[in-house]
Amino acid sequence: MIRAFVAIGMPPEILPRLDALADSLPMPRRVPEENMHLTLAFLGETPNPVLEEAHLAFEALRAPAFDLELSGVNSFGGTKPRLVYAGVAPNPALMALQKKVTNAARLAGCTVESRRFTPHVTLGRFSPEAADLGRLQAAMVRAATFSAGPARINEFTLYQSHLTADGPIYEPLASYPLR
Ligand code: 3AM
Repeated sequence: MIRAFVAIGMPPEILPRLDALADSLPMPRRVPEENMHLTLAFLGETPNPVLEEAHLAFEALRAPAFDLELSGVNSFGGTKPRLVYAGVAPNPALMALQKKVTNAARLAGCTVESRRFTPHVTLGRFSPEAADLGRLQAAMVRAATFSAGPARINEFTLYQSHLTADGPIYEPLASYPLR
């Protein structure tokens, strides 16, 4: 079994901006720069032969390269935020790619949740009880005008997620060109 997900790695011209943004937000579990990505599909614990099928399907997938623009800062969890993220400017090409990746993964036998896709780049996580919510919300208001890019996205990547006591390590297994 391999714990896997499909994502877009952050382009090098955008990463320092995301890193600075995360620095400005008081979050107990901040995502390190090398882990920042935009998830297209979380595959979870996947049997190796199924992941091999998915890999072949991703290799066969055809989708165009596109420009990615990040915009704003938001959180999941409503009044009890548990995850803070950089938002993504409206992007039909990205939405279409996510559908193609999800369909390909499902056809290969992967279990992909069917919740609505909200494109985002996670900056940090926390439990509301432990966090100083007021400070975080004030920092989010200051960061609301954040934008980065546009940056060209030429590929998407299959990652293995290694869960460790020091946090997850994401290992790229294969990348697939967009053209
Ligand atoms: O892009 P983000 O950081 O939101 O939260 C995990 C991370 O997404 C998500 O998969 C990405 C790489 O680990 N993830 C982890 N467990 C998950 C689950 N059970 C999950 N997404 C959906 N269901």
